[in-house]
Parts: sequence; C-alpha cells; structure tokens
Amino acid sequence: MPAIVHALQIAQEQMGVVRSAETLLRMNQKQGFDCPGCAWPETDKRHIAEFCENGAKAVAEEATIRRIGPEFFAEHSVADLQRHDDWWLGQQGRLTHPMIKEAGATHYTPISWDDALDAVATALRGLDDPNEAVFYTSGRASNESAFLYQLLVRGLGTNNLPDCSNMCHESSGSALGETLGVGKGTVSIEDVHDADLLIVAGQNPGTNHPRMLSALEKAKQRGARIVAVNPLPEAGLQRFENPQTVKGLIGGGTAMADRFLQIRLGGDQALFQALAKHLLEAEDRTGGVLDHDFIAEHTSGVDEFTAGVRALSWAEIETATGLAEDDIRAVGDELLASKSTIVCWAMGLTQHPHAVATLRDVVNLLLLQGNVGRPGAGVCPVRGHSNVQGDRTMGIWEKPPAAFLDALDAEFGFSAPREPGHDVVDAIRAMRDGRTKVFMALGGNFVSATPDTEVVEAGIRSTELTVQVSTKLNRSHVVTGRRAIILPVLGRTDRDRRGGREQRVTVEDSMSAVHASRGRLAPPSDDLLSEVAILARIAQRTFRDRPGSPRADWAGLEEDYARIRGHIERVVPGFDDFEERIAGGRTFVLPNGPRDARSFATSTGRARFTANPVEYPRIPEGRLLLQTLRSHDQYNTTIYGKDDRYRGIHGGRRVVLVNPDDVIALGFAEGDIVDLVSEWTGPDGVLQLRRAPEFRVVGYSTPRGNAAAYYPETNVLVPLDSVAAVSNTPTSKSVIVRLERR
Ligand SMILES: Nc1nc2c(c(=O)[nH]1)N[C@H]1C(S)=C(S)[C@@H](COP(=O)(O)OP(=O)(O)OC[C@H]3O[C@@H](n4cnc5c(=O)[nH]c(N)nc54)[C@H](O)[C@@H]3O)O[C@H]1N2
Ligand SMILES: Nc1nc2c(c(=O)[nH]1)N[C@H]1C(S)=C(S)[C@@H](COP(=O)(O)OP(=O)(O)OC[C@H]3O[C@@H](n4cnc5c(=O)[nH]c(N)nc54)[C@H](O)[C@@H]3O)O[C@H]1N2
Ligand SMILES: [Mo]
Repeated sequence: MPAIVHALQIAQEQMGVVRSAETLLRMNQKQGFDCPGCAWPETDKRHIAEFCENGAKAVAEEATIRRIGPEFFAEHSVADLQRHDDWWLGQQGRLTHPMIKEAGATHYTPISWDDALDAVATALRGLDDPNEAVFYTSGRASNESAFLYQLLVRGLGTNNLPDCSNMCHESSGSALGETLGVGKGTVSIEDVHDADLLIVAGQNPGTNHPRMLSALEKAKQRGARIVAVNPLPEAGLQRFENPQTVKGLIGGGTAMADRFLQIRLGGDQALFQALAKHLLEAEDRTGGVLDHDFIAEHTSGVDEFTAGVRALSWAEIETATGLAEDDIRAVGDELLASKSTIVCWAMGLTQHPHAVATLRDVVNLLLLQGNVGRPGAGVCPVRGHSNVQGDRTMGIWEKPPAAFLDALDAEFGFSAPREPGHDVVDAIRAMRDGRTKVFMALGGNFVSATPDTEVVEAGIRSTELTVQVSTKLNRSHVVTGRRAIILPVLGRTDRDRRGGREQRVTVEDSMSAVHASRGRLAPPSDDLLSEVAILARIAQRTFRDRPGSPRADWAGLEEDYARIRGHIERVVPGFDDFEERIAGGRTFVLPNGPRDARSFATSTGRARFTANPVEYPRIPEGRLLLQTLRSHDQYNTTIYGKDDRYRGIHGGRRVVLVNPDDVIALGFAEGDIVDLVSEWTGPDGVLQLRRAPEFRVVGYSTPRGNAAAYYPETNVLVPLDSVAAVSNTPTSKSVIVRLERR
C-alpha cells in the first residue's frame, strides 16, 4: 500500500492526474513504451498495471510537466546552478531548448539547432587526432540511437566509447565472456519461474528490480527455494507483498528467502568456492552429485579448479565470509537437493577488486552440476539500465570484437579503427592528463556517476568542449568544458514523429529479448529532436566532404528508423527479419550459444572451469569497509526524494550505516555527525586521503567491519585507480574509510 500511494503521489506531482493515468497504463504494454527503469523482462501475459513503484517514479521523472527553457538559464548562472545538488537540478523539469555556454561566459544562452549541431561538428572536424574526443553512453539509449552513435564515433576514427556498463556489469561481461563465450546471462524469465533453487547474491531487487520479485514469487509458488546472500537484510528479499494480488495487498505477502547468508563485503568468492567444496565432498562420499557427462563433454579445466577448492581451508572461508561453516553447508545441501539452479547477481558482486574472479567462481559452481544450458538453470546477471545490454549489442564498447568491425566496414564502405579505446576509468585518466579536447555524452550523468569526483570535475573542466544530449538537467551540465552545449532530447515516453509518421525504437532486456518501444505522450516542446535525429545530423555535418567516412543516407535514416534497423540486421548477428519480428508488439530472443545449444565460444571451445586463488578484503584496525549503494528513492544519480523507506531511513541521504557494536567500539554514538575519510594506498605506496563531510551515524544490521552509504554523495571517496582486475570497474563496494568526528 505505501508503495502504491508513494508512486501515485510522485506521479501526480510531476504529471497531473490525467497524464499519470495515460502514462502508467501504457507502460510495458505491447503497444506502449518500455519502462526506462530497469532491464528486468516482462512476461508474455501483461497486467493492466505492468510496472512497479520505482518504475512509476522513473517515468514521472521523465514525463513531468515541469519545463526549463531559456528564461531559466537567464535567471541562473552556471556558478549558481553548481551550488545545487542533483536532486534540485532534476526537480526543475525537462530541457526544451538547445543551449550553449561560450568560453568565459557566466550563463548558458539559447542557440538554434543548426548552429548547435554545426558547432559540435566543427569541433569534431577540427581535432588533430580523433582520440582526443571521448563519447560516453548511458544505458537508456535505444538500439537505433546507440548504433548510429557508434557509427559516428568510429567514422570519426576512434573507439573511445566508455559507457555506464564499465561501472556496472563489466565484471560480469568479462567473466562470462571468458568462461561461457557470451558476455550475457543464459536464462529466460521462464527459467526463473522453473528453477528449483535461486541464489540471489549482491542484489537488492525490492528497490532496484521490483518486478523481479513477482518472478521469484512465482518460482516459490512452484516449489523453488531462494537463498539471499547480502551484508544487509534487504526488505524485498525477506518478504514480498505483491501489489498485483489481493493477498499481497492485505495479507502478509510471501516470505521470500528461505535462507539468508549475511556475508561480509567481498566474501562471495570464498563462499562460492566453499559451496563447490561442499559438492565435491558429497561427491566423494556418495557420488551422483556432479554432472560428469556434462563436464566431460562440454567443459575444460575441471581438475585445476577442484584442486584449488580442495586445498581451501574452512578457517579461511569463515574469515573471508564471516559466516559459520554449518550455515554455508546448509546452503550447500540446498544445491545438492536442487535439480536446476540459477545464480542472480548485481552490483554487490561486480564492484569489488576481485569481482571477475568471484564471477568466475559462480560459473565454476554452476558447471559442476551442469547448471548451464538447460531449463531452470544458468547465470543471471541482472542488468541495470533498461537498454544497457542492447547498447553493447549495438557496438557501444571500447573493445569491439573484430567480427563486428568487419561487418560495419562492409556495410558502410569505410575502415573502422581497430585500436581499443578508453573505458570510463581510462577516459578520466586521459582528461586528467590533458589528452581530451571534446567530451560528448549520450545521456547519463558522467560527473556524478563516476568515481573520484574531484579528479573527474578537474578533468572535465580541462576540455575545450562538452556536449550533453539529455532529457533533464544534472551535474554534468554545470561542471563543463571551456565551452558547453546542451542538446535537449525526446525520452522514451515522448511521441516521436519523423518523416510524417510515428517512429518506434527497440530495446533488449536483461534476458536478451528484443522488442519495440513507442512513446505516446505529447513531447515537452515541439522543438525537441530525438537522439536518432541529433546523431544523424551531427554525422551528416561531420562527414560532409570528408574522404574515408562511412557511407550512409543520414537524412534518410532520420526519416525512417526502420532503415537503421535494416543496417543493424546486416551488421549484428541474430537480427534477421528484424522489422517483422517486432511487429505487433512481438518480442524475439537473440541467439545465445550456452543457453540454446550448450555451445561455448571460448578459447577452448568449451565452458571453462578456471582456478582462482581466493581473495577477500583485509580491513585495517579501526577502519571500516564502505559499500556505496542506492536508496529506495533514487535512480542512480537522479534523486526522487530523501527517504529510504525499506531501510527505515527518513529525511536525509547523508547517513552511514554501521554495525551498532562498531559504532560503540569506534567511540561514537548513533546520531553523531562524522566525516568519512577514505584511505587508499596507491601503486606508488603513498597513502591517499579523500573526504566526504557530514554524515549521520546510523546503527544498522551489517557485519562487523562493514558500512554502507549512498551513491553518488560518496563517489568522492572512491579512488580512480582502485579498480577491479580485468574489468577495470571502479570498486564502489569496497572503500576503506575511517569515521572522523566533526
Ligand atoms: N529504483 C531503482 N532501480 C534501479 C536503479 C536505481 O538506482 N534505482 N539502478 C539501476 C542500475 S544502473 C543498476 S546497475 C541496478 C543496481 O541494482 P543493485 O545491485 O541491487 O544496486 P545497489 O544499491 O548498488 O545494491 C547492491 C546490493 O548488493 C549488496 N552488496 C554490496 N556488497 C556486497 C558484497 O560484497 N556481497 C554481497 N553478497 N552483497 C553485496 C548491497 O547490500 C545491496 O543489497 O539497479 C537498476 N535499477
Ligand atoms: N559509488 C558508486 N558509483 C556508481 C555506482 C555505484 O553503485 N556506486 N553504480 C554505477 C552504475 S551501476 C551505473 S549504471 C552508473 C550510472 O551512470 P549514468 O547512466 O551516467 O547515470 P544516470 O544517473 O542513470 O543518468 C541520468 C541522466 O540521464 C539523462 N537521461 C535520462 N533519460 C534519458 C534519455 O532517454 N536520453 C538521454 N539522452 N538522456 C537521458 C538525464 O539527463 C539524467 O539526468 O553509475 C555508476 N556509479
Ligand atoms: Mo548500472
């Protein structure tokens, strides 16, 4: 009930009653638009209201009737806007007019579309080296706009395509690509419904993927067992009250997790190895545990893996995880009893120094019982942004595979660069070192979302030009290069009329299902362009009379997005008959070797067991290991409100959650105001300090030595060079801090 009330309250504040109804009833419907919230899939049978509280808030944020145009920017100088936080900036409303801040100017001033797009193209054409430009993408971009964007960038001659995924599921992609041959999950929504056992580790679905709870509930009704692995007792995983059912609304709801392992931050790799150890020991005793046929026929490297696991001691496992052997073995018994197991995870596993090794061990555990490529079993990295997975499929990637580039070259008659480009962390290093002249972003909030805020802000300020293609104002519009351009854009919910007809775009969900999305609302201004139109026009201007550029009918692509889908069909495998397969609201699923045929495109041609020495964080005396996470009232850097209802926190986001015994042991009391000081020793052996001021200490259930606080307020504490091995993902869930009295 509070979820429904809260969602409708925000919807009405932002959109009014009629527009709220019009909008919410079209969300996730077959002829409607895809929720811009998360990437959890819809089932084939839709409810009348097919959305969650946080999806409704995400939509209200975009479909708001508040507007900011030239008068707003005349009233507020850039310096003035910098004094406001992301919450206030977002509250001001939708951007309606292209704006420019000239070098040395104090204010943004209006500019015509033609002049704005010319200015961008002129800057790109004027670069001595295309690698002096960086092109960021956030995961809301549609397949069509992502495809055009990467074509523009590669046509210019660089692979500098960092994206939000670098900070998100890059570790998953790295581990799964190596071991299974595909950097995505291997399960469908039906598999989730049919699983015997679901392990949900490092994820808070009650807030971040609420519709996933309906799928877990369905699995439970069919007899599945659920294990939650988390340092925090997250509300949605303990008990779920499904708003779609009467029992959910007035009854007590469904008890979700059958078991809860309250693990220490970063202890998961040891846990997954321990579970494998339990299976091996059971196999030794009784046999019949491992899937020997699968292992023999489809995998490589099992002996190296099992040797490492057998050598691991329970003492070390208990230290790493903070869990008792018996509790781990009880979950091991769940695995023994299960005929089909799925492991789901999100940021709690991906944002650690040893994230990739942890995820390799998730794969190892599943492979032992043949839990890949059969019904009800597999890996399920739960994606964040609604089209982050699709953007990768479309080539938003700083390390594009050669086959993709070859197909691109053939389709557009040019030669795409082969040299890998910058990911997010390398892009920031390049800016810091003065190697970047132009920074462009297709959505997102680079300045707030990235680690080491002060370094990023200085880096951005050192560029000549920043260009933001955005729906709403955020910190990345007020911390800028010498010149800055804002290109306001249509969002998912807006009607998009081009070439005399309504256009639709496509997206790919977390389970590789592709479908169309069509906005239906009157756009905030008649003057707004779509992402596709903006990118096509920039490309046309940039490549005019430029030899060696991709050959495309840019104007034609803008008039009819089906033509872009035609190109996608010829470049990206799995999109045959694209247009037909999305007609009438239909969905199709992209090919997935492991899931479809137990075929694994890895270096050994088989699913790879890997041997990974156990790693876990060592927390120095008197310090805490801090994870930076989301509240129930935010969407990444977009803050809806200052409460976190499920965790019982109200009226302020600058809080640090600490085990009550640690609060006392460290000499503080609940309610004290402290600074968080991060301590990190760089590769040169020098201790670096970073400070986030004025946090309220809250006693909370989390393992001793661990703490939690919200992102993005704490990004200033995350050192740029503290990254996960292999994936280069910032270690946002593993920051050593001390509390300092104000
Ligand atoms: N409403 C809403 N929905 C969203 C988003 C949003 O901000 N708001 N963001 C979207 C995006 S981009 C993403 S990536 C997803 C993020 O979805 P989540 O990954 O659920 O988001 P976080 O808040 O980062 O939560 C991390 C969870 O992992 C746990 N955790 C942290 N460290 C560890 C660890 O070492 N081990 C284990 N086992 N658990 C750990 C935390 O306690 C927390 O429950 O959500 C997407 N959906
Ligand atoms: N400390 C810490 N840092 C983190 C994380 C963490 O857990 N801890 N999580 C990381 C993760 S998982 C992610 S995914 C990143 C998120 O990083 P980003 O994706 O960069 O950030 P968002 O806050 O999702 O971006 C929101 C902005 O996107 C724009 N926008 C919204 N819709 C549209 C649209 O349809 N088109 C266009 N062009 N623009 C639009 C709006 O201007 C809005 O302000 O942050 C990462 N940073
Ligand atoms: Mo994400």
